[in-house]
Amino acid sequence: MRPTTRCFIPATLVALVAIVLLPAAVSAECPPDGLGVPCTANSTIPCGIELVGAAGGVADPLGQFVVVVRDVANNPVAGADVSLDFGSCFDTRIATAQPYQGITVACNGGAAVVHATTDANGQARFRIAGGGTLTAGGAPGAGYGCAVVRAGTENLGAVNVAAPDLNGAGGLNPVDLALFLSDSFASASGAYYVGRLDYNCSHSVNPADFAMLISASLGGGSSSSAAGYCQ
Ligand SMILES: [Ca+2]
Repeated sequence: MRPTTRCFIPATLVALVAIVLLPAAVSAECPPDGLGVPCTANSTIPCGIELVGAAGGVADPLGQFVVVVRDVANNPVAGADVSLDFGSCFDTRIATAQPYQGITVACNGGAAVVHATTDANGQARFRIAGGGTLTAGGAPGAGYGCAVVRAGTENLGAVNVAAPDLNGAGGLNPVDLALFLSDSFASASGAYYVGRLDYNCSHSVNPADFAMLISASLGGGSSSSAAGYCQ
């Protein structure tokens, strides 16, 4: 009798064969129906955004950012509804009246969603009017990346939400600078982080953010806070 032998195929070889036999790769982040449909893997969103005030009815240019929507073939998707869902951003608030062109807001009982539409280049431009709810430093806050960006129903990812106008009142002024200091001192233990102070989206709060806040204040583009908020 010949001894029974078994053939062991290394798992790595099995994996390689499986990969070779699979059909042409379809990104898990691109809808399979393809052309003209927003694809997360090929679209771009900012790391973080800043909610801004206005001056003379003009939204502060410091708050400007662009979302670019592309499809599976990397073509720009025109006419796509780009939205930012602020439902988890409980320490900031969105203005009910948005001064920047093409921006609309649905308050949804405080869980605001802001919309804009992509142009022929697949670009949706935003300056979102809003501010913080801070009255004293050290208050609980949303973490890193509290807002969700979507193109239609496609989730493009999360963005951090910072608010130079930390109390959402009186415009961006020395009161907000003082609030930043007391709020950031609360992070001395290293265990405290709030996205509202992280203007450069570095996932930390440090003097670089304070320098940006001073610059924004001196710039004067957010000298007025919104007249009303969604929450
Ligand atoms: Ca203020």
